Amino acid sequence: MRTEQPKMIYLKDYQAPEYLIDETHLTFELHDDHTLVHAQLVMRRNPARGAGLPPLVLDGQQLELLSVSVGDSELSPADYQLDDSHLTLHPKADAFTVDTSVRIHPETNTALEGLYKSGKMFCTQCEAEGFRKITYYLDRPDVMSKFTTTVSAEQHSYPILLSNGNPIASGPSEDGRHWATWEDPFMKPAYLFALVAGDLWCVEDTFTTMSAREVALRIYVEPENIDKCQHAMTSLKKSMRWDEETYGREYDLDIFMIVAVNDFNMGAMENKGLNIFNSSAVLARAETATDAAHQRVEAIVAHEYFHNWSGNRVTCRDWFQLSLKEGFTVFRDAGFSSDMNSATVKRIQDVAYLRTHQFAEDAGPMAHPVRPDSFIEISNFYTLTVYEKGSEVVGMIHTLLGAEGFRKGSDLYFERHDGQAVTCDDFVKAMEDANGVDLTQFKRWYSQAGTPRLQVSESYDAAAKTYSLHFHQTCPATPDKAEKLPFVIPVALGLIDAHGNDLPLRLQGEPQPQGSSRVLSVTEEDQTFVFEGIEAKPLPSLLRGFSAPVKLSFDYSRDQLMVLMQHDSDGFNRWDAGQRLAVQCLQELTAQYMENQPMVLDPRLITAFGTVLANHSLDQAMVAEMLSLPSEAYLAELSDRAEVDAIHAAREFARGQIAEHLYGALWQRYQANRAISRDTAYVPEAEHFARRALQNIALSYLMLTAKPEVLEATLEQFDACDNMTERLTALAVLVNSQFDAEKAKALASFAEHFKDNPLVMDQWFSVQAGSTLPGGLKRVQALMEHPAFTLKNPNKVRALIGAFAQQNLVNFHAVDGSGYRFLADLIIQLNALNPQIAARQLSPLTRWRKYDPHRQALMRGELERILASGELSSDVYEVVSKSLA
Ligand code: B3K
Ligand code: ZN
Repeated sequence: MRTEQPKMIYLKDYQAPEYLIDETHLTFELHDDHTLVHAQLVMRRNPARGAGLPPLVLDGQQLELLSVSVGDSELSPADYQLDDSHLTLHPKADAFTVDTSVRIHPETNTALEGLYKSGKMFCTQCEAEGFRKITYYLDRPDVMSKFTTTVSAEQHSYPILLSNGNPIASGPSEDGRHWATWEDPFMKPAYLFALVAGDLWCVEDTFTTMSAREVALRIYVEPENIDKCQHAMTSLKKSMRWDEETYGREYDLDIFMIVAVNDFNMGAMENKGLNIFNSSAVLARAETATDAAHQRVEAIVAHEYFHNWSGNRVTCRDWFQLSLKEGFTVFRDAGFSSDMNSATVKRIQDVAYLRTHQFAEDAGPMAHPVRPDSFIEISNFYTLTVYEKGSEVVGMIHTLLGAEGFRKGSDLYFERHDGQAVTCDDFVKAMEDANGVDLTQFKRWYSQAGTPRLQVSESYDAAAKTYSLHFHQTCPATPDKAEKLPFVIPVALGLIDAHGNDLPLRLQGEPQPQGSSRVLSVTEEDQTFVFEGIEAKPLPSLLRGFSAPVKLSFDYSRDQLMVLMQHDSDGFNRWDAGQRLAVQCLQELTAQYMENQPMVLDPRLITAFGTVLANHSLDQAMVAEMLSLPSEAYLAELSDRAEVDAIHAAREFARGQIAEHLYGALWQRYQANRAISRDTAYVPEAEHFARRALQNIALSYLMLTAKPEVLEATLEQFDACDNMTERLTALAVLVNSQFDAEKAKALASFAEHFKDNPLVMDQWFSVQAGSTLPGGLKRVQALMEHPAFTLKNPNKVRALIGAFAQQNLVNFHAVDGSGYRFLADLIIQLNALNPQIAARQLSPLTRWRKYDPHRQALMRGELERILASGELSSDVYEVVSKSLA
């Protein structure tokens, strides 16, 4: 908790560290009511900072200093300065050692940062600035050190003692305690430090690297979860192979460990050789985890593993460069997931997520560039912009350079910077140097916030047989900057003829066509491209594969969108054409609702969906995606003023119409797929995910008709399936239905069956929190009293509070302000318990400018109440104050 007004930190103020820490020797004595940490730092003056011996300012927070020595002499309080975040020493020589002893209290650490307890085990989370809550240190990523760590604890409760690197010694000590020493041969910043102690079991395997070294793989979990590790282990081995094949990256230590913990602020953490994971990102088996959860485990295991190169071997110079490792690693894990599953479906899901949530962030008060210029609390910058937009930026470099050129660039980057702490500019420089290109203008993607708009218009000259596309780009003002310079926007496109075929593309001045799908670089505010030899006016397929994170507009007619939906050779754009058509129809319904007119759905949407449903040669996962209407959150993002009630009414009306008109086809595809599911053992693979995805979306439409045969099918699926994907869908369908008795019975039996599995109970909370039926807040409040709920567990907060405030728009935005009041009360409580989680849960309130004046006033009032509620963490303070600015 802060004692003074939090300060803004600026990228432009970056300076290299005054001192370096060559070696770090740590000893932890873990006890039930305190922990003692002894640190010996082998230090020297940083030669890059020149002569002189300025004060050594070590970071440290919430530490009780017991002793400090420099060399052999213990210092007295007169020799140093101590405040609540620093210990300042006055070195007398260029090279010296510092020894400190501190007492800390992991057993009462509810912020889950630094060393803390999750249930019965000890674990750590140091990124970004958690290490300073463990010991006095230069807690910044450009200070890299060789770590040796000894952990001692009571043997019976903590038989397993882990840290980074390789185990080098261990043994018993007096009073039933024991100890183990780990040595990490790789230099690393403190944020990659990890320690775990607990009563853990492990699943073991091995991986033989491309240079034939054998690596031991271990996944540590609490004993009751030992049967849920296989999927993560398989995912890990696939990731290790993929990174060798795709990026030429081999694992470096002899052991790679993953530990699952229940209390964790995010998905997982890439600590060197000892990844610590939220149990939700490791544990998966058919009976307890959905297909989506299986895919998430695969992706997060890969993401953290890939960080070993993009993050650990080459790390960030400072936290403004966070996207250097995060954007690149998300890009890498997306490539992996595309290769393991359907690439088009993966792209669709990523883009839907980006357009709904990152675009909203970019349009809100917390908007910031991929490489921010300033922050108050770095924990607030683990954002969709840094991660997802950062990945899109890397993806655009990939598009511009091609796969081979990109690989040359990444090889040079890893070779040039191995063992260093570097910047986003260094990454781009490696891409430039390896390919002999100039990306100067492209780098605006790193420094300018906001989602660019790209307006495209066409003209066809029948006499000259030329077709012109005109591009006009703008970027809205964001809190940091009003005026933006033009971006480099790679636009992948094709031109489609009357038969639905791609035309050969020859730009003015080119002797030959260059393929039938190509990438144009839009670099000016206004730019025209002229295609020659075009016999008849074509239909453009623009921004194929979503080749740039922009809002593209083109005046498509609904009939043209129907053509693209059926004929575009680009799978992503087929889906996107369907989404554009649906958006047009839903916006029309929303307007009718607002004007108190009867809603009439354009029959073309039903025809288009019917065609998709009848297409048996299309990947079933694609069919499922194409049948999904844009979410309420996306529709809200697209509108200047989010009319949540009208959007909800319009979307529900359209869903009902689709269900009614396409009942037969939906029922047929549901039954065919359910029959296969009934007879097939669960397999976590793409084809099976696809079958269940279509089966389940069909069921959710069918239930809107409330026919007895659908109820019967839902109950059959709920009772007789062998996996969580089918069971949870059946439960969700019942929860959102009017069949109150069946709903109550299913909820009770589900809870009874899974009461001892916290991850499954999270899903049970989420399904109910997301129900848009009236009375949402009361249901959520009642669920907070359930014995399985606790505000201290971030997964529970996300499952119940997050699902309600972020996904249940009609209930959260209740016009009496009750949802806002409820959330603000919780933020005030969470601020004291876990500032990072509190700040994250705030985001729905930060978007207050999107709503009508009445709701705006209510939301702003709650933000003001939070601001006045007492001592705020820097996390919450930053988000609230920027939202009100
Ligand atoms: N690098 C971590 C995130 C740490 C967040 C700290 N507040 C997980 C990841 O992106 O892999
Ligand atoms: Zn990451």
